[in-house]
Amino acid sequence: MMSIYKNIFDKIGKGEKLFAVLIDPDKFELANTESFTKKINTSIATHIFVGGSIVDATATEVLVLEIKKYTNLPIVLFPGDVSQITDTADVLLFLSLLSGRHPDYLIGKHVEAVSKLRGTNLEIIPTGYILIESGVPTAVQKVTNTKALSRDNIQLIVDTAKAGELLGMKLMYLEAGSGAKLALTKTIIKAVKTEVQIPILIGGGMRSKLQIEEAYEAGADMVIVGTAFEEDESFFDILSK
Ligand code: 1GP
Repeated sequence: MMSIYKNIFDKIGKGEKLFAVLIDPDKFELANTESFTKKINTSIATHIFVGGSIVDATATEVLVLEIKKYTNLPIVLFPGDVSQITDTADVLLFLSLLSGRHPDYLIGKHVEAVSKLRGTNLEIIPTGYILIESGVPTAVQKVTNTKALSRDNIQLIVDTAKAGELLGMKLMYLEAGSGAKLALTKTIIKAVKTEVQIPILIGGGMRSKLQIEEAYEAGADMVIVGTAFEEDESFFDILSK
């Protein structure tokens, strides 16, 4: 089977744009899985991300198993903590919080995760994760006790992404934060895209098709949206295939 990373890389090479729907197990009603997943299937989504900042230990696994009943799309773990790792998904984004200086989120949690990952079938993708300030403090900041990078210091954002690439990270996720008031600007996305060769993922605060299209135009390879679907599932209608 072709690896999901290779598939992402190949698609991007052909100029395709990717889209992920993020489901936070903590905010999602399990009984809604069938209808929600069917809407994902008819949308432009290429991936389903599952994760959140604060999630009950077994909730992720239960949700992933339920989603799998209704879709063939790859399910990607986007974990806020080690407890959210489950073999039932397809991919694990092995995230390093590069914007912060908290050792747990740079290496500590990763060491902790290894005992869960021995013998796993999960495809593990080392991913740089950069939180960029977006108007209000986000859940990630609170949980990790780190600061976001200033959205005005574009050189620092670019250098941070480049450092992650040089360390061997395979994806770079630029994050405004779940439910952010301000999505990332085209200037930020373009600046990072110009400097790094690895695929860049953009998420946080996107609520319109125009914002998604602008992110793609600026260089986003994948856009991730969660809150807009939580607030109003009719957003799927605008994003149909
Ligand atoms: C959050 O980037 C994701 O980690 C998606 O953000 O929920 O604001 O769409 P939203």
